[in-house]
Amino acid sequence: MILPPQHPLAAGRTTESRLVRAYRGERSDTTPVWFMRQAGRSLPEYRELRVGTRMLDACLDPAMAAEITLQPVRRHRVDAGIFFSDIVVPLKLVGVDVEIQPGRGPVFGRRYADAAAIAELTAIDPASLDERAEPIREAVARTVAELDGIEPATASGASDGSGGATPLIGFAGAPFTLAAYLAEGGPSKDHLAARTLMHADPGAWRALMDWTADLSGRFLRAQVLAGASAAQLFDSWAGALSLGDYERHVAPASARALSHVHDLAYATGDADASGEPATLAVPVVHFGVGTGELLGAMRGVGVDAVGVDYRVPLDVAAERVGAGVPLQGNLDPALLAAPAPVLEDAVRDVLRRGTAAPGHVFNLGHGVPPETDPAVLTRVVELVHEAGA
Ligand code: 1CP
Repeated sequence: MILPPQHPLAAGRTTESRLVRAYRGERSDTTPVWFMRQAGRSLPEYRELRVGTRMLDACLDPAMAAEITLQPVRRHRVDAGIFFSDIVVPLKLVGVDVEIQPGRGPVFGRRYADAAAIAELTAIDPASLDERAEPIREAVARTVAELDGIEPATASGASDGSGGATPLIGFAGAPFTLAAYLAEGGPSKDHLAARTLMHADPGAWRALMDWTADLSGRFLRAQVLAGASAAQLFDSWAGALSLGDYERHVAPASARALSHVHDLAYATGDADASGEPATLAVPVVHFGVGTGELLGAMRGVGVDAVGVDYRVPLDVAAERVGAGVPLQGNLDPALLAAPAPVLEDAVRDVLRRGTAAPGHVFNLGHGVPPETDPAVLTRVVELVHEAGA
């Protein structure tokens, strides 16, 4: 399906942005940069806005979600916004009993760790998300309308005068990471309940994974159709798995989730071999923590770019994912609190190693720690734009 003409990719507003070009494996005037968890507690303007509003209520308030998404773009002049939401939002929307507890994370009213509980959950039709996703569509549309007026920044933080817009990245949780919460009923360290279930009852596991894949896939599709120019699938906890278990019990469901967005395409302006207008699919990125052993397999589920955590240097990751794959990452978030010269050396090292990939999007190896000084993030953006040219 060709994206609607007003979509930023279809209208050519983000097609040549540094971010989208890097995900296509192209280099621009400089290296694009954004940060996982760039919206949120590191920003005083976020903490102020969130007073008295619960996390999931904030996610489902279109004006608030749009404003929170835009805050770090205005402040840091990053090359992309990441939609302010959470991986459990689609579950909440279809009626699953889930809350996000401050300082803890998603907590469910029960655990989904056996066939009976999973049968109850999967009796909910994932397609019911489509009609309930209006707050998501509205928040994305509001965000994109504002981002349309924010041109990419030069190294000094000034607008570059290109007339282009800042792209929005939509995201969803991968089936395994969602199942890790559902099976446990909340956050866990080793995701033991999910890892047991996939072996103890492969049929129930498969049903749970297919269901979460369809729900997450529809959540992602809604964001792209409403205006997101790229999509990131977060399989944050996949690093808990062996390669064999990942390939057998998880990768097919991640591919299924992404099948919900693979047909969404924009015209490049060129003609293909048969003279028809050439099209490209919306770029998809795949990220997980501690996934050094899985990088090749994660690329294999059908993604354009792979996000790398801080444990594997980008030049090593480039070999593991195979030739021609753009990479995203991977400054250790711990370095944000280190003395400036140490941090700057680390940023330059990430940039140098990132040249091993055809395209590089600078990011952290995981989310921004809440106690991070926001001025340090702004400085990192400037340094990446300056040194990444
Ligand atoms: O009280 C608060 O402010 C809640 C903290 C918070 C925030 C700001 C949570 C609870 N979620 C979010 C937003 C969020 N969640 C974003 C926003 C966009 C941005 O990056 O700026 C994103 C992308 C997510 C996705 C998410 N939620 C992931 C995948 C990304 C990652 O960090 O690995 C995961 C694993 C979650 C679950 C979750 N939600 C919240 C927390 C604290 C957690 C992790 C809990 C755990 O440790 O298991």
